[in-house]
Amino acid sequence: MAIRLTDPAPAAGNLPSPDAHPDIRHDWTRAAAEALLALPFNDLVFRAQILHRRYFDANEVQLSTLLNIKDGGCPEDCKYCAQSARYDTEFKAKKLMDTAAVVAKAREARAAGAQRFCMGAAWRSPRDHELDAVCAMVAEVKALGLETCATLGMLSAPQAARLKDAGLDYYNHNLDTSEEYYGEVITTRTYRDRLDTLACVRDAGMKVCCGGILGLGEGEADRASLLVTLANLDPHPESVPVNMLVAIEGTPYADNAPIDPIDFVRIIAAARVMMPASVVRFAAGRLTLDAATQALAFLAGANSIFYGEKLLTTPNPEAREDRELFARLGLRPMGDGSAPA
Ligand code: SAM
Ligand code: DTB
Ligand code: SF4
Repeated sequence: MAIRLTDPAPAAGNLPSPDAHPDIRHDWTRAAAEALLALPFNDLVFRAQILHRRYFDANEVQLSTLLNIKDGGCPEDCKYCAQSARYDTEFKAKKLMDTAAVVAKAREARAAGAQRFCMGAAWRSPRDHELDAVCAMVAEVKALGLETCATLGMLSAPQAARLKDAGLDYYNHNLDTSEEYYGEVITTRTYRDRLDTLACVRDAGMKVCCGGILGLGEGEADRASLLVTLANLDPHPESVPVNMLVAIEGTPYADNAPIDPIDFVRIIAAARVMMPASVVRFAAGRLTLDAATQALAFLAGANSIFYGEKLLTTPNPEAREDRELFARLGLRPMGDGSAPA
């Protein structure tokens, strides 16, 4: 069964009638995505919730913990980023962390209840000796029984194959925004470069984690366009992080206005409808939203969060606060067992 935008909203408690469109499709148009985003909020969230329940346990949320294994000094010019060497931010370049220190952090994340450990590096793309070190980290983190994820910048096909061989489950590489708006945000690599890296990751047999950021000054059409590009990837990314801009002092986007949380929830819901079997992550920005708004995001189909007090360079809610939020909402960590109290 699938839902068509032209269908009347189904009565509460009833599933929509079958029709010709499968739930999982790769022929989205910007007009269809814009129509989805323009639905009355309750109708959009209801559609998202139906699909969410068809593919997932609606009370389970996947927990990923992030660690920045290489801070700052990045040559790229992403206008949102604390770690670009081009902007005068408080984050200075450091060396790549030691494997032992990374593994210690992964153990802590596992003990706190994380299922996935995501290692980020402020690189345009890794050099060979850097990739050797990351492969060693991936193998050791995997041996702890955690799912592994890395975000290291652009990859070639042989680099992707090496990470896969080391045991990397997911590679995160975001499209960030629409192809049309992209040039406003980053000039040092192209949209095509990003799509090429995603193809290398897919061809190497890894799962794709790919999403974007809201609050870069993009318009409604750009948000729809980003969703269309993501949803027309075949297969869909297994993980779709939706970030709210964390405005960083010293970057060109330091003074960007925060996005309307209701618009944020709409994007989550539209991502759920357009990629129903993907895990949709409510990624950066949770610290600025209250429990009720976060609850709305889960209702709209978000089923993953970054878990642990730090993202890459900026704070995230404390693990204890998230455990309390889960208890209030009756949510459980996805997979095997619950986070310790
Ligand atoms: N250097 C690598 C790259 O850019 O591919 C990996 C790390 S990079 C920091 C990973 C992603 O984090 C970016 O593509 C962006 O989507 C997100 N991100 C970075 N800074 C952010 C910010 N200030 N607010 C929200 N999301 C951000
Ligand atoms: C993603 O989509 N969001 C994460 C992760 N992938 C690497 C990064 C968020 C960064 C937020 C700003 C910071 O902490 O520097
Ligand atoms: Fe570098 Fe990644 Fe930051 Fe862009 S987002 S400046 S590539 S660390």
